[in-house]
Amino acid sequence: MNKDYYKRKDCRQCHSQDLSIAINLNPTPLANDYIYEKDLKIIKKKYPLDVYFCNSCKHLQLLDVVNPKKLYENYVYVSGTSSAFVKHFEKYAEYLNHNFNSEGLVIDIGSNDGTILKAFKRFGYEVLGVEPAKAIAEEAIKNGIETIIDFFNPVVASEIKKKYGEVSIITANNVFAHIDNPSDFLAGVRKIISSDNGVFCFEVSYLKDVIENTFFDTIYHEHLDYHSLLSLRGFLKRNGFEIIDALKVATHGGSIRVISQKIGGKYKISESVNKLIDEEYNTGLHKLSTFVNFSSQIEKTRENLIKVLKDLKDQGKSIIGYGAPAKATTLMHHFDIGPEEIDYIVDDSKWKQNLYTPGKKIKILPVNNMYEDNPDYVLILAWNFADFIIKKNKKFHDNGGKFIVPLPKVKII
Ligand code: JHZ
Repeated sequence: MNKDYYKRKDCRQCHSQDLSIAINLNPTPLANDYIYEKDLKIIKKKYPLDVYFCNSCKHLQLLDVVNPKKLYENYVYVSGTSSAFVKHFEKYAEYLNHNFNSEGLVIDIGSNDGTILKAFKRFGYEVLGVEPAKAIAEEAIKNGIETIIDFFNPVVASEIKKKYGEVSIITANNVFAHIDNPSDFLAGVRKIISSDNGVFCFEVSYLKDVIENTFFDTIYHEHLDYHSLLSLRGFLKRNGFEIIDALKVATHGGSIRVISQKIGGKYKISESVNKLIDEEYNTGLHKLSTFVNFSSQIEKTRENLIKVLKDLKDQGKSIIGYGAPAKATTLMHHFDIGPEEIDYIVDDSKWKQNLYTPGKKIKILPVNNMYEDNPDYVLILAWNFADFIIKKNKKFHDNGGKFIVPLPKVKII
């Protein structure tokens, strides 16, 4: 893609043009495009954030596609910042090691700072990352994780095959929903995966959890797809893969781990795949009307949260944010929450500190600022880590500070 943005006309999974608009969100700047102080005057472009339903294969997706170079080359999201997430990846590596292969090469696509590969290395695997975010990939290399700095595609796959041969475990976590041409991506995986015992395993945010918990803010331009197994199974099949197992996992407010192999591979297909698909039909993930109802749910949440914030402001209370996740960009733009409500945001990531949030331009500071200032309320924007953050900051709470958790339901603690 040469332009910085284009609108596609067909479904990303089945190429049908029978698409209906399902959810309308306010346009936003790019969710991870944090601003340096010196650039605060630059007006960042906003992109449409509408979600479409494919009436043919039932896949939910964005059609407004931002050039991945623009999205990822200066990326500041680092997996290893959240220790809860590091633990998750350690358990995940243990799961694959125990259930599938116990030797050979593991490749992680979208390897970020190499968090999951470090865990595989401890089990004795050779590891290789593929990651386009240059600075983060370089840090992984410095920490001993061999990494190809590039986007994964069939050409990169051929080079990998030439140098390393076939691969037994390929993982791609929180990355499969980020690709505009997932068939091309799978063609690359097909090239390198071992036909004997290879597994391709990925985690993506699970549409069923998004719908049931009103986690609408996980919708932003990086996430082109919102996956259900009912559309994913057919898509993988058309691209030569079969799902062996699918597991619900708790990360990012609810994700799904999908384990697949080349069609006809050696592993048996677990009963859980059909069971989860039945549950998805019960939730109505195959019907456009489900997403129209979801939009009214988002509006109810908006009214509740805005009322809480407005009442606190009217009483003269101070409010800061905790965590500057990408999803906060959607939440703050769709609900119109900005510097009038939030004085500043604290975040443990050194990659984000002293930058400003995209669009709303709220300053991000280290967490010690919260302890120095003792604000009355802290809005947990990284709500997926709410329990962890509240436990970790017990001292703040013991001193009378209160937390507001915005989703799934507005809650004051
Ligand atoms: P977190 C990312 O989304 C980006 P984000 C990406 N596009 C993706 O697909 C999803 O993940 C799945 C901070 N924090 O992980 C760190 C603390 O400061 O929910 C992060 O800035 N202290 C790849 O950005 C933010 O909160 C803490 O103790 O929505 C969390 O971001 C903890 C636990 C977190 O992902």
